[in-house]
Amino acid sequence: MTDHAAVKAALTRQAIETPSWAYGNSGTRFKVFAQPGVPRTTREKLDDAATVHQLTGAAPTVALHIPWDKVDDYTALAKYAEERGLRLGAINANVFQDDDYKLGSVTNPDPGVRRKALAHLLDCVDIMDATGSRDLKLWFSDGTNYPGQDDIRARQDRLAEALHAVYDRLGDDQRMVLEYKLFEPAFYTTDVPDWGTSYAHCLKLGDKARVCVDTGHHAPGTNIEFIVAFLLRENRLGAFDFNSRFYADDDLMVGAADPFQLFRIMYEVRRGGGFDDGSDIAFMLDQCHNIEAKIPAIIRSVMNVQEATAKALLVDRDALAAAQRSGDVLEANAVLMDAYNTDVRPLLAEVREEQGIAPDPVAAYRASGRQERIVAERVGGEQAGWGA
Ligand code: LRH
Ligand code: MN
Ligand code: MN
Repeated sequence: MTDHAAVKAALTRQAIETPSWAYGNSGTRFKVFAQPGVPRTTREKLDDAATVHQLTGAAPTVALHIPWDKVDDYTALAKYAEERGLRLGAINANVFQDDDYKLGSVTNPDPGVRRKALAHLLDCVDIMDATGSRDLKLWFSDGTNYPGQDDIRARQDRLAEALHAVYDRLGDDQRMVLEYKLFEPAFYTTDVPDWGTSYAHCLKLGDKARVCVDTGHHAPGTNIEFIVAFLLRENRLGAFDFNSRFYADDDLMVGAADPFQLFRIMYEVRRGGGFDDGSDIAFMLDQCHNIEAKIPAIIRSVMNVQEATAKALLVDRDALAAAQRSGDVLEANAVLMDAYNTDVRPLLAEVREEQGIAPDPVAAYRASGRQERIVAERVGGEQAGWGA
């Protein structure tokens, strides 16, 4: 039997972090289609994030990317967020957009470049001190394009050295989450290509180092829910970067390409205690909205995560365990599918109404007139964008 009150309580508690960069313009290397009304500053990105949180009740924190969100005073920025009912979330380090990083950042063969990259990572921890952020998100574009280009093993040594230096700088309540990615921009070797590499480094570092699973960073057909189950069992799953992919790192809206996969992941999160009170897993979006309107797309993404979560919470675990124990393969699968095939939209509408928010956040955004207002107000100045 499913305890509906407990399901609702878990849904009410759920917090999904939105990325500052999703509010800005983005595109592919072929074209960025600029949209009117897009934020010109980090503060305007926070204004949009506040709208998403007001309408969903589920997006109280915003991840920053440094230097895309470079400001003079991060304490003041945190205060600005707080005044809008938000908190600043993970600080994403960026050691991939500088000419010096052509051959890598912390794994670069040149010690001078490595020092520069490490200095940036340490600066990010200073920013975390000012913003009150718990997590430093590390993703390295480092790797090689050609066999023989560099010593694969030496690059691991350099990576470990930098990670140790950053780890030692973390405060008691701070963590680092190490993201992996199969390929791109490096095409032959990537220095953190998979969860195993990230996990091995995290294990050596200590308890404050966790793996970040970006759902778009795997080879086609990878069983991501297995990775999630394994890492949760080892207490090493730190964070998710949610998005959808059809082909590679497409960064489409989470739950758009494969909602069933998202459900399977969320079921393992539930199985591993990730929705329990006090769980420390960070649920973050890492997406770009190239052709769709940004704010409603981010609202839709938050709702997609909520829907997958609701379905995962509805799985009748007693019935599932009984079927698994008795080796009833078909029944076990049916129990899981029953939950997946449930229309959870009325349940989520109820949860929202109990929180005093509109049952359909996208419709509420459309009716609010805010899109027209920001288009009228945000004229002049440079629009913020991915990478700017
Ligand atoms: C790399 C990545 C990483 C970056 C973000 C913009 O592909 O997923 O998390 O910080 O995209
Ligand atoms: Mn990511
Ligand atoms: Mn990515």
